[in-house]
Amino acid sequence: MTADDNPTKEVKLDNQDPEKVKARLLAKYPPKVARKRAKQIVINKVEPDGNVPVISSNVRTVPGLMGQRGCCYAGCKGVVLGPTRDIINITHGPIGCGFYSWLTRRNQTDPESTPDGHNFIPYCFSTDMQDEEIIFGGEKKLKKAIQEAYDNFKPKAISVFSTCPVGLIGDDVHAVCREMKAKLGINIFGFSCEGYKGVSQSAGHHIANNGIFKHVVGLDDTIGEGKYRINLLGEYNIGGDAFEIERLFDLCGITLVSSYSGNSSIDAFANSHTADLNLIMCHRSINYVAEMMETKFGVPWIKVNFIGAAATAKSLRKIAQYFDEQELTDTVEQVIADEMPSVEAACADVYPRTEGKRAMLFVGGSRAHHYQELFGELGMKTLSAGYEFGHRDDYEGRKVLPTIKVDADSRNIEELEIKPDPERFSLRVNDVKKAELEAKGLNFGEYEGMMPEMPDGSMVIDDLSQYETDQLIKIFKPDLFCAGIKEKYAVQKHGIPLKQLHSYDYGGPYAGFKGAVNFYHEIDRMVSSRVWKYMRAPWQENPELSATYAWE
Ligand code: CFM
Repeated sequence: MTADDNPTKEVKLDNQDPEKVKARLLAKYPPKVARKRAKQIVINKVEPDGNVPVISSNVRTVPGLMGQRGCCYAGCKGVVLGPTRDIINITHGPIGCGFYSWLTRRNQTDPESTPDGHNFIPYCFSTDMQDEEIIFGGEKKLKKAIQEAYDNFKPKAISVFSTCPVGLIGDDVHAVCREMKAKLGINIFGFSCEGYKGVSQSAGHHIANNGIFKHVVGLDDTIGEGKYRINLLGEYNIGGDAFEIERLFDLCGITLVSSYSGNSSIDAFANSHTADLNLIMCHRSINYVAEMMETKFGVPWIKVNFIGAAATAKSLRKIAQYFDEQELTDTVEQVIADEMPSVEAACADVYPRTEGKRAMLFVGGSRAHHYQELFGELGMKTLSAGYEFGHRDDYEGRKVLPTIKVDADSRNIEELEIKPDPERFSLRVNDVKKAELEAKGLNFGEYEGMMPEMPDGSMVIDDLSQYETDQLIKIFKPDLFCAGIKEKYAVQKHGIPLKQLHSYDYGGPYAGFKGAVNFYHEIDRMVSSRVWKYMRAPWQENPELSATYAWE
């Protein structure tokens, strides 16, 4: 093969200068679109005080731009409630919504850990709405579906998720749920999470948080065993991540009261307000529950990250710092000391092949940040990263919360008014203790966001479009692109390997220490393999097939 017919030859780069790249990304857009996208494509610069540039986010995608986002229903049903094993989640709507939100995210669960062994995750429940319901209303069919689910499975709880047509025709799912709850005597609750609500799945997270807090949290006040009782929020057990984190908690003697919502059960949610600390892994999807639990019950929260070996060790140490008991500190240190040698050995093995390789990460609302830790451990550089639906606080840190403009789309999503519970509120750490811990570096209720941790000059892009994806790849030729299934094959056709950071392709776990080792091996395999470089698209073999697609 000569250099000329090598399809992966470097495109003659005029420049990889981020300002020029940004201009090139915007050049093809009509002026109004370019103005809007210009605010969502930011060149990072961290000021000495930790301030970063403002990035426009959580705004509507421009119609016509092919984006990565999902819908509100996906965020509520698929993301937050979907991984709970013993609630029957009924999708009220046409069958496609239920089918395409059914386990595609590879969230795992362990039914043996609840006594009744209930596990409804392998089932897809839907009212399968037809024309008749669209015209005459779907409430009757929904009632029948709830009854049928109850008769067949005798679950502890049933929840109902509204899809777009439900809102359009005005079915009152909440009234149906109340009626069926009274009739059947189990917990039944609904979500008005129609796909069109909000600008992305992020709206669905908020709606799910509200619903679970209103209908489930606080129903069981039993204080269980364990000295160090915590909840893990925003960990969804994709590819078994939560199993690995639970393994570490067990080794450390830390009791997990409830996880939200990987490997979770409804009883654990009901009891979760009795924990003494909330750990937030994915800030975007679950910060609302943490905030509400703090206000109502006095449980503080801290941000953690179990993606990356160093981040895992740091997070375990934060828990020990909070409980401030020598015994726990010693155990945590022992666990870290026991686990790290094999992690370090695995890293040293792959490092010569991964060092200096360049990655791009465009994922969801938290992983584009968290996974930079793992790439850092591999000596890889993150050239560019962005969220699909993160808010400014996920990029710039929670300190910008007071300056975020509430637009009409966000105003649509209910903000619950939460007050301290007159009987059950109990401050887990008083102000004096809190100040003492903060002085030692344990920050409560704080998330610093992705941008302060990224180098100056890296491109941070919100709600990346497919056109911009193609351009970035042509300009930078990264060694690895991380995104999801919708992007995977288009990226691979450029000759660049794509790692799905939503479902993990067929891999995982990637959290914790064992997860880090898995990830090192996977990334080594992907950046060392030359297979995608041999890809030749049909129009490269036969230019006459290229039609109007402007490759260069
Ligand atoms: Fe949180 Fe998630 Fe994510 Fe997310 Fe998601 Fe997800 Fe994601 Mo896909 S809750 S924001 S809405 S970490 S499903 S498990 S991978 S986009 S980065």
